[in-house]
Amino acid sequence: MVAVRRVRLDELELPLVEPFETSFGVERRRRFLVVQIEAEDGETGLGECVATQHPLYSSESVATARWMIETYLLPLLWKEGALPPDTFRTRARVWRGHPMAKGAIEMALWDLWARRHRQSLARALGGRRRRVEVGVSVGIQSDVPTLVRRVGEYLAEGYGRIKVKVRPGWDERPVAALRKEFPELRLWVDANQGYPASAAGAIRRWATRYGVEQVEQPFPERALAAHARLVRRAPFLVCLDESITDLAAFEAAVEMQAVTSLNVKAGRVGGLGSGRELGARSAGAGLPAWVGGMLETGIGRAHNVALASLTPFTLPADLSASGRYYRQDLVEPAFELGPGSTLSVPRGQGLGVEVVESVYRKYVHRHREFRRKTP
Ligand code: OSB
Ligand code: MG
Repeated sequence: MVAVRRVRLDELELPLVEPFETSFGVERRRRFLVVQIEAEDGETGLGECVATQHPLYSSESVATARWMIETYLLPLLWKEGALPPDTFRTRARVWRGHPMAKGAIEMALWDLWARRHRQSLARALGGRRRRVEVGVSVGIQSDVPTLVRRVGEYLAEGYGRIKVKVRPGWDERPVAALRKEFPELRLWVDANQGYPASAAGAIRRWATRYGVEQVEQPFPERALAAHARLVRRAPFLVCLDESITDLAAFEAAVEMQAVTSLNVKAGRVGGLGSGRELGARSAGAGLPAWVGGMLETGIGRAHNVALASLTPFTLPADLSASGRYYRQDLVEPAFELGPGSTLSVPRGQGLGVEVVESVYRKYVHRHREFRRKTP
């Protein structure tokens, strides 16, 4: 086993090109952790932690992820070395929860693993696609005309499906306006748990009437029964995101028939290994799966694109071009939208993209470096 020599744990803050508003609030800047693991032989691996500054999407935050990594996960690396990612996943399971913290380390270990084997991360994971189909996730806007204009711009850029954020009071009106303006639009909505179960009837009516293809996470994380009631009467896909915290949660949702489409975010479920397994189980259960996003920079996006190159992920991913999120991405080459609403899967070793140190340094808020204590 190759020992781990050094770990960098940086906190960065990047301004978004435009504020991103959802049912749980507005993000103007993205605050997140980046982990870099350096093995004794000099090989390195990078992971971006998807935990947000405040615990709104899930109970994790930048601070809890940092604490989890420093208190439990780094000591494991000092003791066990640069573990194969799946072994790390098994070892880290003894501690409850904290999937985003675990995922950041697991993803860095995947990058390291792929680089050591001189192959791309996509290939190391078993991905076959050279391009992945993507769409764009559009936040809540100040008014309906602004939303229609923004969506028009994204369509003009070449995005083939649009997901709009909805919440009580911002749903039927914007969705109706989009359908009127763009009759052929492939339209998804995401409520980020914003509705009470009693809203099911209304959601079913407007989503059906305006040809919404998929409704994502309308009800709270634990409200599987409410999702199951919607599934029974919905002509559209009912997607779960926040509810699916691990494989057991997925099994329960399938058993209860509370899900007909699955948003897979590696960070939400503890890493790429679990994400890959969820994709496979979803395909096994006959449900379409797709890769979601958390407004990552190019580091996390490279992990997500590699995951999306696996064949079980059949619906377009929430992975857009670098420029949709940040004026300057942390990596080169930046991700650009290609023909047919796709991003190309990097083919270089590991992530297949390189961090631009000058840009990276500009956005580092807090830098910490840990070294293995040699006896
Ligand atoms: O619910 O899918 C979500 C971003 C942050 C937190 C939650 C979500 C999102 C997105 C953005 O929808 C997807 C992306 O990164 O493009
Ligand atoms: Mg979502």
